[in-house]
Amino acid sequence: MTVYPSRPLVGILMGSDSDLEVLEEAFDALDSFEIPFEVKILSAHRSPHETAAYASSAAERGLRVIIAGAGWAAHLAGVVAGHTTLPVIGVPIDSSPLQGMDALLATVQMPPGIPVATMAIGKGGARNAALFAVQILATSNADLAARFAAFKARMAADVVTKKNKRLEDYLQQRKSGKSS
Ligand code: RP5
Repeated sequence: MTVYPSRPLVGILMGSDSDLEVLEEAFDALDSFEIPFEVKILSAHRSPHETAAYASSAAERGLRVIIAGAGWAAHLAGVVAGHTTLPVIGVPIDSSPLQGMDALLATVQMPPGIPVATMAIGKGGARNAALFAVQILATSNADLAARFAAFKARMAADVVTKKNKRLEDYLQQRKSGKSS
């Protein structure tokens, strides 16, 4: 069992406190793998200097991955990626009248040379961002890689056994309802 350092390995950024409910999905997923992380509100538009300073110092402070979630014209992940060599994972947030399509395009359409690994819009994307961060960390940590493999095996077993059992029960009930 690897003992993780207490210093954060993942930085989770959000454009506003109104994004918190979405990013909490990422907190939960990182917690489940015992990955230490830090969380900050930073805005590419409202606090550009602080955002640049955070991203520029992230690698030397020991962070290995940055997750950035934002809504509307969501430039947070892209701006952070411009200021660091760390991998940046973007989460488009559905906080605007365009329901996150604006944030998705602003996050994913990065110019060649500055990639952002863009996840799905909203809570599912936030959870996947954390899982993707775990996968990145697992490339240099055999214990974490084994725990990620076990997590995937549990998901597969859930589909093969529990979900199909529930489906069979439902079909059986449906059939007996029709015959009565
Ligand atoms: C974005 O604007 C934030 O990421 C948030 O999704 C959105 C709205 O922010 P607030 O007006 O709620 O602070 O920058």
